[in-house]
Amino acid sequence: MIFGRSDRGEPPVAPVTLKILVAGGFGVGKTTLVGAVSEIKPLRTEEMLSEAGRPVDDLSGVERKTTTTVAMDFGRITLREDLVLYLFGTPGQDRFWFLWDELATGALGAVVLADTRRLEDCFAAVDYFERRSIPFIVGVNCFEGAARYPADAVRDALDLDGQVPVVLCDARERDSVKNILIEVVEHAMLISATSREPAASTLS
Ligand SMILES: Nc1nc2c(ncn2[C@@H]2O[C@H](COP(=O)(O)OP(=O)(O)O)[C@@H](O)[C@H]2O)c(=O)[nH]1
Ligand SMILES: [Mg+2]
Repeated sequence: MIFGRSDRGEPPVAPVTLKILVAGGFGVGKTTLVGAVSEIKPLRTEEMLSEAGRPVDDLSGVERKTTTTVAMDFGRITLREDLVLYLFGTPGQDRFWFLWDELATGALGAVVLADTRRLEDCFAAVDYFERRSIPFIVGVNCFEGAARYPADAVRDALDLDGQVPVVLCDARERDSVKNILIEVVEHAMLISATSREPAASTLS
């Protein structure tokens, strides 16, 4: 006798898998964020900052950083038994921008990490997602020593649409990162639900 899945009652339900991008400036905490929540050993391609890379990678403000992510960070987190997120950290340096379009394909949404001491470093990521209509939220990574600003002040400074969530976080803390990820999934679902509404109403 062959034991098929019908012998066990309900067939196993494959979880929904969603792709989330993690973007932001160099040294803002993308690799840290992915590493804080990933259930698989994060695939990292850190490279020692070389003399050759130094004039290219702007290190002002991140002087203690000695490695840089060359290609990308990759991780996975099961938010619920039926919902798995795959996280892709986008490369922070301008010279790897050509990878972004590949990474963005099929993404549900994105987290743009920001450091209030260097807010301008995330302008490029914000522009990128706005231009492609990819839903995103801004995670303000609260480094010690950085002044705390209310979420609305950050939203104004970044000139964000009023509906873009701005959430304070600590990229090193699993629960804080999980909270950010839940926020981006909910925001992206809300956006896709609202953008479907006009189409649905034309059917009635
Ligand atoms: N104090 C503090 N340090 C952080 C935080 N997030 C990242 N770091 C540190 O900042 C540096 C840059 O972070 P990393 O994740 O490599 O930045 P990436 O270039 O965006 O991937 C690392 O030395 C981290 O340990 C944070 O929330 N607080
Ligand atoms: Mg990195």
